[in-house]
Amino acid sequence: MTSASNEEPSANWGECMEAAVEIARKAGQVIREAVKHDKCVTTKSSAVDLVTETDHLVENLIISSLRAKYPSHSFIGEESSAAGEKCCLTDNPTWIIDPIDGTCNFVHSFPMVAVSIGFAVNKELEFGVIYHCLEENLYTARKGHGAFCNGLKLQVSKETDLSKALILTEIGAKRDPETLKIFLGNMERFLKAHVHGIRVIGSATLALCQIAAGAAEAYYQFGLHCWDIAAAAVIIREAGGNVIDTSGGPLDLMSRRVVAAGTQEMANHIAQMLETITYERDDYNANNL
Ligand code: LIP
Repeated sequence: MTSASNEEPSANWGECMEAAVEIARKAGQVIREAVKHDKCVTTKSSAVDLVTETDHLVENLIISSLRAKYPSHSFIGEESSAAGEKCCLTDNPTWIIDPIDGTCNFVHSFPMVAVSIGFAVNKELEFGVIYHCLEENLYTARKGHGAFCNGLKLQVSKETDLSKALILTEIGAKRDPETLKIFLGNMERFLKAHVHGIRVIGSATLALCQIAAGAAEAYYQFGLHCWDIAAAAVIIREAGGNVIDTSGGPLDLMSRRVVAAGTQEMANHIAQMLETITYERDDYNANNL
C-alpha cells in the first residue's frame, strides 16, 4: 500500500523502526557510560530546563545515523529545535527525537532516563521507540502491530473509576507563581477526589510508558514537547489506551499539553478537572517566521 503524499511504501516503516531500535540502543550505551562521569550542565528556557554535552552528542549520533539511511526524511530534535531549527510537522516522513528524556534526572544520576524516537508520515504517528537505557527496558510499538516492552505485549489498565486511579504528571520548566498556583491546584483537585496517588518521575516518556504498561491509570502535563509525546502516543494507543488534548479533544502534537489514560472514561475525567497552563506551541516559530 503506498502512502498518500510520498512515494515510499508504508511497509518500509518496519525497516525504519528496526533502525530506530538499533540507534536507540547505541545511544543508550553512550548515556550509560556518561552518567558515571561529571556532566557539563547549561540551561535553556529557564534555570531548571537543563541540557548537557551528552544531550547534544546523542542527538547528533541519532540524527546523523538516520539521515545517512534516509536522506529524504525530515528530523525534529529537542536540541536542534532549541538551537533555532524549525519545528514543524509536514507530510514528509518525519523523525521526532528526544535524545535524553529526563535530563535533570541524568544530571543527578536518578535512573528515570530514556531515549525517545517517534516517526510520523502525513502527520500521522506510525511507530514509537522509547529506550529506558539505565534499566535496559525497550518499549516499542508500530501502528496496527501492538505495543511491547522487551518483546512482552503491553496492555493498559481498564480502570474507569477516578478514586481507584494512580496518576502521573510533571511540573515542566515554568516555575512562576501563577504557573505553580495552577499546577498545585490541579494536583489538589485530584487528591481531594481521593485518587490513590500522584507520581512525578521527571521523565514524560517513561511516565507515559507506565500508562501503556497498565502500571498507572492516567498521565497529564502542560509544558512538555512533541518529542516527549510522539513515540509514547503510539505505544499507549497500541496498548489499548487513549491519548488526547487536555481540553478533551483530539491530541495536537505541537500544543505542549496532553492527557493519556487506559480508558476514554478516565481520560475524560482527568481533562474535565484540569485548569490549563498555557505554553508557546512547539511550531510557533515555524508558523511565524
Ligand atoms: C523533560 C520532560 C519532563 C518535563 C521537563 C522536561 P527533557 O524533558 O520529560 O516531563 O517536566 O521539563 O521537558 O528536557 O528531560 O528531555
